[in-house]
Amino acid sequence: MTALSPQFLPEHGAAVPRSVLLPDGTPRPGVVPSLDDDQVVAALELMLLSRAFDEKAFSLQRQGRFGTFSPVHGQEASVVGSAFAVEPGHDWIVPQYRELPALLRHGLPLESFMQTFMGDPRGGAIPPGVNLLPIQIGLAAQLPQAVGLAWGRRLRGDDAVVLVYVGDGASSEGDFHEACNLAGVLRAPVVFLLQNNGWAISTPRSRQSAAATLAARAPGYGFPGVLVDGNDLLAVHAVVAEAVTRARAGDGPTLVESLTYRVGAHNTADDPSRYVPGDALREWQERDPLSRVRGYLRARGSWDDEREIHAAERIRARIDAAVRVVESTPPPGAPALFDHVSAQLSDRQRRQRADLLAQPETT
Ligand SMILES: Cc1ncc(C[n+]2csc(CCOP(=O)(O)OP(=O)(O)O)c2C)c(N)n1
Repeated sequence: MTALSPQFLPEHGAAVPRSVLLPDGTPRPGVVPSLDDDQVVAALELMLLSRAFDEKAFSLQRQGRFGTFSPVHGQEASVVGSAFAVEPGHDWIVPQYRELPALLRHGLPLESFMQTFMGDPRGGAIPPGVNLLPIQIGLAAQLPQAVGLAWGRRLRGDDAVVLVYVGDGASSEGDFHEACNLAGVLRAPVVFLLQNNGWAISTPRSRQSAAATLAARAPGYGFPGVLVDGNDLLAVHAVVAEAVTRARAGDGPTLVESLTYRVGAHNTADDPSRYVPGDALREWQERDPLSRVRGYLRARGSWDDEREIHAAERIRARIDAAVRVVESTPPPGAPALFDHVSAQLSDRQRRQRADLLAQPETT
Protein backbone atom coordinates (compact mmCIF):
# COMPACT_ATOMS: atom_id res chain seq x y z
CA MET A 1 0.00 0.00 0.00
CA THR A 2 1.35 3.42 -0.87
CA ALA A 3 0.59 6.50 1.23
CA LEU A 4 -1.33 8.16 -1.58
CA SER A 5 -3.00 5.66 -3.85
CA PRO A 6 -4.08 6.72 -7.34
CA GLN A 7 -7.76 6.20 -6.57
CA PHE A 8 -7.55 9.18 -4.24
CA LEU A 9 -6.39 11.28 -7.13
CA PRO A 10 -9.08 11.16 -9.80
CA GLU A 11 -8.09 14.48 -11.26
CA HIS A 12 -4.34 14.14 -10.87
CA GLY A 13 -3.72 11.18 -13.19
CA ALA A 14 -2.32 7.83 -12.11
CA ALA A 15 1.29 8.76 -11.35
CA VAL A 16 2.33 7.63 -7.88
CA PRO A 17 3.86 10.37 -5.72
CA ARG A 18 6.86 9.89 -3.45
CA SER A 19 5.81 9.19 0.12
CA VAL A 20 7.43 8.31 3.43
CA LEU A 21 4.50 7.99 5.84
CA LEU A 22 1.34 5.93 5.42
CA PRO A 23 -1.86 7.82 6.24
CA ASP A 24 -1.76 6.63 9.88
CA GLY A 25 1.80 7.92 10.28
CA THR A 26 3.59 4.57 9.94
CA PRO A 27 6.84 4.94 7.97
CA ARG A 28 7.12 2.90 4.79
CA PRO A 29 9.47 -0.05 5.31
CA GLY A 30 13.14 0.79 4.74
CA VAL A 31 12.68 4.57 4.56
CA VAL A 32 15.00 6.61 6.80
CA PRO A 33 13.33 9.89 7.91
CA SER A 34 15.29 13.02 6.93
CA LEU A 35 14.27 14.93 10.12
CA ASP A 36 14.98 13.87 13.70
CA ASP A 37 12.21 13.77 16.31
CA ASP A 38 12.96 17.22 17.74
CA GLN A 39 12.71 18.70 14.26
CA VAL A 40 9.46 16.86 13.54
CA VAL A 41 8.02 18.13 16.85
CA ALA A 42 9.02 21.69 15.87
CA ALA A 43 7.42 21.17 12.45
CA LEU A 44 4.20 19.83 14.00
CA GLU A 45 3.99 22.81 16.37
CA LEU A 46 4.33 25.15 13.39
CA MET A 47 1.59 23.23 11.55
CA LEU A 48 -0.63 23.54 14.63
CA LEU A 49 0.09 27.27 14.80
CA SER A 50 -0.86 27.63 11.16
CA ARG A 51 -4.15 25.75 11.66
CA ALA A 52 -5.00 27.85 14.72
CA PHE A 53 -4.10 31.06 12.91
CA ASP A 54 -6.41 30.16 10.00
CA GLU A 55 -9.32 29.98 12.44
CA LYS A 56 -8.34 33.20 14.20
CA ALA A 57 -7.96 35.06 10.90
CA PHE A 58 -11.45 33.97 9.77
CA SER A 59 -12.94 35.06 13.08
CA LEU A 60 -11.18 38.46 12.98
CA GLN A 61 -12.15 38.96 9.34
CA ARG A 62 -15.83 38.31 10.16
CA GLN A 63 -15.58 40.96 12.90
CA GLY A 64 -14.12 43.49 10.46
CA ARG A 65 -10.70 43.40 12.15
CA PHE A 66 -8.74 41.57 9.42
CA GLY A 67 -8.52 41.75 5.62
CA THR A 68 -9.02 39.08 2.98
CA PHE A 69 -6.93 36.07 4.00
CA SER A 70 -6.07 32.75 2.27
CA PRO A 71 -5.90 29.87 4.77
CA VAL A 72 -3.28 27.12 4.65
CA HIS A 73 -5.72 24.46 5.94
CA GLY A 74 -4.87 21.07 4.41
CA GLN A 75 -1.54 22.21 2.98
CA GLU A 76 0.46 22.49 6.21
CA ALA A 77 2.76 19.52 5.46
CA SER A 78 3.51 20.87 2.01
CA VAL A 79 4.43 24.34 3.28
CA VAL A 80 6.24 23.34 6.48
CA GLY A 81 8.05 20.27 5.07
CA SER A 82 9.51 22.37 2.26
CA ALA A 83 10.40 25.31 4.52
CA PHE A 84 12.36 23.00 6.82
CA ALA A 85 14.58 22.04 3.86
CA VAL A 86 16.11 25.52 3.49
CA GLU A 87 18.30 27.40 5.93
CA PRO A 88 16.89 30.61 7.47
CA GLY A 89 19.29 33.54 7.18
CA HIS A 90 21.19 31.92 4.30
CA ASP A 91 18.71 30.58 1.75
CA TRP A 92 15.74 32.55 0.45
CA ILE A 93 12.01 31.94 0.38
CA VAL A 94 9.83 33.59 -2.25
CA PRO A 95 6.16 33.06 -1.39
CA GLN A 96 2.91 33.17 -3.32
CA TYR A 97 0.36 34.08 -0.60
CA ARG A 98 -0.65 30.83 1.14
CA GLU A 99 2.56 30.04 2.99
CA LEU A 100 2.39 31.75 6.39
CA PRO A 101 4.22 28.99 8.35
CA ALA A 102 7.15 29.08 5.90
CA LEU A 103 7.48 32.82 6.46
CA LEU A 104 7.43 32.36 10.24
CA ARG A 105 9.99 29.58 10.05
CA HIS A 106 12.22 31.90 8.04
CA GLY A 107 12.01 34.65 10.69
CA LEU A 108 9.11 36.94 9.76
CA PRO A 109 7.41 38.14 12.97
CA LEU A 110 3.75 37.08 13.14
CA GLU A 111 2.96 40.71 13.99
CA SER A 112 4.39 41.91 10.65
CA PHE A 113 2.29 39.43 8.71
CA MET A 114 -0.82 40.50 10.63
CA GLN A 115 -0.12 44.21 10.19
CA THR A 116 -0.28 43.76 6.42
CA PHE A 117 -3.77 42.24 6.71
CA MET A 118 -4.88 44.85 9.26
CA GLY A 119 -4.22 47.77 6.95
CA ASP A 120 -0.80 48.88 8.20
CA PRO A 121 1.68 49.07 5.32
CA ARG A 122 4.63 48.87 7.75
CA GLY A 123 3.92 45.13 7.95
CA GLY A 124 5.44 44.82 4.48
CA ALA A 125 8.88 45.79 5.78
CA ILE A 126 10.92 42.62 6.04
CA PRO A 127 13.46 42.80 8.88
CA PRO A 128 17.15 42.82 7.92
CA GLY A 129 18.62 39.32 7.77
CA VAL A 130 15.23 37.72 7.08
CA ASN A 131 15.66 36.31 3.58
CA LEU A 132 12.14 36.64 2.26
CA LEU A 133 10.43 38.44 -0.58
CA PRO A 134 6.95 39.84 0.16
CA ILE A 135 3.81 37.80 -0.52
CA GLN A 136 2.69 38.06 -4.15
CA ILE A 137 -0.94 38.39 -5.22
CA GLY A 138 -0.27 38.93 -8.95
CA LEU A 139 -0.16 35.27 -9.95
CA ALA A 140 3.27 33.91 -10.97
CA ALA A 141 4.98 37.33 -10.84
CA GLN A 142 7.16 35.95 -8.04
CA LEU A 143 8.71 33.33 -10.32
CA PRO A 144 10.94 35.41 -12.63
CA GLN A 145 11.94 37.40 -9.54
CA ALA A 146 12.95 34.19 -7.76
CA VAL A 147 15.07 33.08 -10.71
CA GLY A 148 16.74 36.50 -10.86
CA LEU A 149 17.39 36.39 -7.13
CA ALA A 150 18.87 32.88 -7.36
CA TRP A 151 21.09 33.74 -10.28
CA GLY A 152 22.15 37.01 -8.62
CA ARG A 153 23.22 35.17 -5.46
CA ARG A 154 25.23 32.75 -7.58
CA LEU A 155 26.94 35.61 -9.44
CA ARG A 156 27.90 37.09 -6.06
CA GLY A 157 29.60 33.83 -5.24
CA ASP A 158 27.44 32.49 -2.42
CA ASP A 159 25.71 29.12 -2.42
CA ALA A 160 22.25 30.29 -1.30
CA VAL A 161 19.24 28.48 -2.75
CA VAL A 162 15.87 30.07 -3.49
CA LEU A 163 12.69 28.15 -2.66
CA VAL A 164 9.77 29.65 -4.57
CA TYR A 165 6.12 28.67 -4.10
CA VAL A 166 3.54 28.59 -6.89
CA GLY A 167 -0.02 27.28 -7.15
CA ASP A 168 -1.43 24.97 -9.84
CA GLY A 169 -3.47 27.89 -11.20
CA ALA A 170 -0.51 30.27 -11.27
CA SER A 171 1.48 27.62 -13.15
CA SER A 172 -0.70 28.33 -16.21
CA GLU A 173 0.65 31.90 -16.41
CA GLY A 174 3.28 32.88 -18.97
CA ASP A 175 5.61 33.92 -16.15
CA PHE A 176 5.78 30.27 -15.04
CA HIS A 177 7.09 29.20 -18.45
CA GLU A 178 9.50 32.11 -18.72
CA ALA A 179 10.89 31.54 -15.23
CA CYS A 180 11.35 27.78 -15.70
CA ASN A 181 12.91 28.28 -19.12
CA LEU A 182 15.42 30.85 -17.85
CA ALA A 183 16.19 28.84 -14.70
CA GLY A 184 16.99 25.80 -16.85
CA VAL A 185 19.24 27.77 -19.20
CA LEU A 186 21.11 29.45 -16.33
CA ARG A 187 21.07 26.36 -14.09
CA ALA A 188 19.91 28.79 -11.43
CA PRO A 189 19.88 27.50 -7.82
CA VAL A 190 16.11 27.55 -7.44
CA VAL A 191 13.52 25.01 -6.29
CA PHE A 192 10.01 25.50 -7.68
CA LEU A 193 7.52 24.17 -5.13
CA LEU A 194 4.30 23.81 -7.08
CA GLN A 195 1.48 23.31 -4.60
CA ASN A 196 -1.18 21.44 -6.52
CA ASN A 197 -4.13 21.86 -4.15
CA GLY A 198 -6.70 20.81 -6.75
CA TRP A 199 -8.20 24.25 -7.26
CA ALA A 200 -7.54 27.80 -8.45
CA ILE A 201 -10.50 29.40 -6.71
CA SER A 202 -13.30 27.44 -8.49
CA THR A 203 -11.22 26.22 -11.47
CA PRO A 204 -10.23 22.55 -11.01
CA ARG A 205 -6.75 21.22 -11.76
CA SER A 206 -8.17 19.32 -14.75
CA ARG A 207 -8.87 22.68 -16.46
CA GLN A 208 -5.33 24.01 -15.92
CA SER A 209 -3.36 21.55 -18.01
CA ALA A 210 -3.89 18.38 -20.05
CA ALA A 211 -0.55 17.04 -18.76
CA ALA A 212 -0.91 13.93 -16.56
CA THR A 213 1.13 15.66 -13.88
CA LEU A 214 2.40 19.23 -13.59
CA ALA A 215 5.83 17.88 -12.59
CA ALA A 216 6.00 16.27 -16.04
CA ARG A 217 6.58 19.70 -17.56
CA ALA A 218 10.07 19.98 -16.02
CA PRO A 219 12.10 17.86 -18.48
CA GLY A 220 10.95 20.23 -21.22
CA TYR A 221 12.91 22.93 -19.43
CA GLY A 222 15.93 20.67 -18.97
CA PHE A 223 15.61 19.83 -15.27
CA PRO A 224 13.93 17.16 -13.13
CA GLY A 225 10.32 17.19 -11.98
CA VAL A 226 9.30 15.21 -8.89
CA LEU A 227 5.82 14.32 -7.73
CA VAL A 228 5.44 14.10 -3.96
CA ASP A 229 2.61 13.40 -1.53
CA GLY A 230 2.06 16.93 -0.27
CA ASN A 231 0.21 15.76 2.85
CA ASP A 232 3.28 13.85 4.01
CA LEU A 233 5.61 16.16 5.94
CA LEU A 234 8.60 13.81 5.77
CA ALA A 235 8.20 13.09 2.05
CA VAL A 236 7.98 16.78 1.16
CA HIS A 237 11.00 17.51 3.33
CA ALA A 238 13.07 14.69 1.80
CA VAL A 239 12.25 15.62 -1.80
CA VAL A 240 12.86 19.35 -1.31
CA ALA A 241 16.08 18.69 0.66
CA GLU A 242 17.38 16.64 -2.28
CA ALA A 243 16.44 19.44 -4.67
CA VAL A 244 18.18 22.01 -2.43
CA THR A 245 21.34 19.87 -2.35
CA ARG A 246 21.32 19.68 -6.16
CA ALA A 247 20.81 23.42 -6.50
CA ARG A 248 23.55 24.25 -3.98
CA ALA A 249 25.98 21.97 -5.79
CA GLY A 250 25.44 23.89 -9.04
CA ASP A 251 23.28 21.22 -10.66
CA GLY A 252 20.38 23.60 -11.33
CA PRO A 253 16.65 23.79 -10.61
CA THR A 254 14.04 21.19 -9.70
CA LEU A 255 10.27 21.37 -10.07
CA VAL A 256 8.53 19.68 -7.15
CA GLU A 257 4.80 19.07 -7.57
CA SER A 258 3.34 18.72 -4.11
CA LEU A 259 0.00 16.93 -4.36
CA THR A 260 -2.29 18.25 -1.69
CA TYR A 261 -5.79 19.66 -1.33
CA ARG A 262 -7.29 22.96 -0.34
CA VAL A 263 -9.59 21.67 2.37
CA GLY A 264 -10.89 25.11 3.30
CA ALA A 265 -12.04 28.12 1.34
CA HIS A 266 -9.85 29.85 -1.25
CA ASN A 267 -10.00 32.86 1.03
CA THR A 268 -12.30 34.63 3.48
CA ALA A 269 -14.41 35.88 0.54
CA ASP A 270 -15.05 32.41 -0.94
CA ASP A 271 -17.79 29.78 -0.50
CA PRO A 272 -16.27 26.46 -1.67
CA SER A 273 -19.49 24.53 -0.92
CA ARG A 274 -20.76 25.94 -4.23
CA TYR A 275 -18.19 24.06 -6.30
CA VAL A 276 -16.05 21.54 -4.32
CA PRO A 277 -17.61 18.04 -4.50
CA GLY A 278 -18.40 16.73 -1.02
CA ASP A 279 -16.95 13.24 -1.58
CA ALA A 280 -13.54 14.60 -2.71
CA LEU A 281 -13.49 16.94 0.28
CA ARG A 282 -14.27 14.08 2.69
CA GLU A 283 -11.53 11.88 1.21
CA TRP A 284 -8.95 14.62 1.64
CA GLN A 285 -10.18 15.56 5.12
CA GLU A 286 -9.37 11.96 6.08
CA ARG A 287 -5.83 12.50 4.83
CA ASP A 288 -5.18 15.30 7.31
CA PRO A 289 -1.44 16.16 7.29
CA LEU A 290 -1.41 16.99 11.01
CA SER A 291 -2.91 13.65 12.06
CA ARG A 292 -0.27 11.84 10.07
CA VAL A 293 2.59 13.59 11.88
CA ARG A 294 0.88 13.08 15.25
CA GLY A 295 0.58 9.35 14.51
CA TYR A 296 4.25 9.16 13.58
CA LEU A 297 5.46 10.97 16.70
CA ARG A 298 3.11 9.18 19.08
CA ALA A 299 4.40 5.79 17.92
CA ARG A 300 7.92 7.00 18.71
CA GLY A 301 6.95 8.28 22.16
CA SER A 302 7.60 11.90 21.15
CA TRP A 303 4.02 13.23 21.28
CA ASP A 304 1.02 12.74 23.53
CA ASP A 305 -2.17 14.48 24.68
CA GLU A 306 -0.34 16.52 27.30
CA ARG A 307 2.12 17.91 24.74
CA GLU A 308 -0.77 18.69 22.42
CA ILE A 309 -2.58 20.64 25.15
CA HIS A 310 0.54 22.61 26.09
CA ALA A 311 1.32 23.38 22.45
CA ALA A 312 -2.26 24.61 21.91
CA GLU A 313 -1.99 26.89 24.96
CA ARG A 314 1.35 28.36 23.82
CA ILE A 315 0.01 28.90 20.30
CA ARG A 316 -3.18 30.59 21.49
CA ALA A 317 -1.14 32.89 23.74
CA ARG A 318 1.25 33.75 20.90
CA ILE A 319 -1.54 34.58 18.47
CA ASP A 320 -3.52 36.59 21.04
CA ALA A 321 -0.39 38.54 21.99
CA ALA A 322 0.26 39.36 18.32
CA VAL A 323 -3.33 40.60 17.89
CA ARG A 324 -2.93 42.83 20.97
CA VAL A 325 0.38 44.26 19.73
CA VAL A 326 -0.94 45.06 16.26
CA GLU A 327 -4.27 46.48 17.46
CA SER A 328 -2.57 48.70 20.04
CA THR A 329 0.00 50.08 17.57
CA PRO A 330 -0.95 53.64 16.58
CA PRO A 331 -1.78 53.84 12.88
CA PRO A 332 1.01 55.17 10.69
CA GLY A 333 -0.94 58.04 9.11
CA ALA A 334 -1.94 58.40 5.49
CA PRO A 335 1.45 59.70 4.19
CA ALA A 336 2.88 56.22 4.95
CA LEU A 337 1.18 55.26 1.70
CA PHE A 338 4.17 56.83 -0.02
CA ASP A 339 6.88 55.16 2.08
CA HIS A 340 8.94 52.38 0.50
CA VAL A 341 6.99 52.50 -2.78
CA SER A 342 10.13 53.37 -4.69
CA ALA A 343 13.68 54.41 -3.77
CA GLN A 344 12.89 58.02 -4.68
CA LEU A 345 9.49 59.63 -5.08
CA SER A 346 8.70 61.20 -8.44
CA ASP A 347 7.80 64.93 -8.56
CA ARG A 348 4.17 63.98 -8.94
CA GLN A 349 4.26 61.63 -5.93
CA ARG A 350 5.98 64.34 -3.87
CA ARG A 351 3.18 66.79 -4.76
CA GLN A 352 0.52 64.22 -3.88
CA ARG A 353 2.20 63.56 -0.55
CA ALA A 354 2.37 67.28 0.23
CA ASP A 355 -1.33 67.70 -0.68
CA LEU A 356 -2.21 64.86 1.67
CA LEU A 357 -0.18 66.35 4.52
CA ALA A 358 -1.88 69.74 3.98
CA GLN A 359 -5.30 68.22 4.74
CA PRO A 360 -6.15 68.94 8.38
CA GLU A 361 -7.55 65.47 9.19
CA THR A 362 -4.41 63.68 8.01
CA THR A 363 -2.27 62.28 10.82
C1 LIG B 1 -2.41 37.60 -12.73
C2 LIG B 1 -3.58 37.27 -11.84
N1 LIG B 1 -4.73 36.78 -12.40
C3 LIG B 1 -5.78 36.48 -11.62
C4 LIG B 1 -5.73 36.67 -10.27
C5 LIG B 1 -6.95 36.35 -9.40
N2 LIG B 1 -6.66 35.15 -8.59
C6 LIG B 1 -6.26 35.28 -7.32
S1 LIG B 1 -5.95 33.81 -6.61
C7 LIG B 1 -6.38 32.97 -8.00
C8 LIG B 1 -6.28 31.46 -8.04
C9 LIG B 1 -4.86 30.97 -7.90
O1 LIG B 1 -4.84 29.59 -7.79
P1 LIG B 1 -3.51 28.79 -7.48
O2 LIG B 1 -2.33 29.41 -8.19
O3 LIG B 1 -3.77 27.37 -7.77
O4 LIG B 1 -3.24 29.03 -5.93
P2 LIG B 1 -4.17 28.72 -4.68
O5 LIG B 1 -4.97 29.96 -4.41
O6 LIG B 1 -5.03 27.55 -5.02
O7 LIG B 1 -3.23 28.45 -3.56
C10 LIG B 1 -6.77 33.85 -9.01
C11 LIG B 1 -7.22 33.44 -10.34
C12 LIG B 1 -4.54 37.21 -9.73
N3 LIG B 1 -4.39 37.42 -8.43
N4 LIG B 1 -3.47 37.47 -10.53
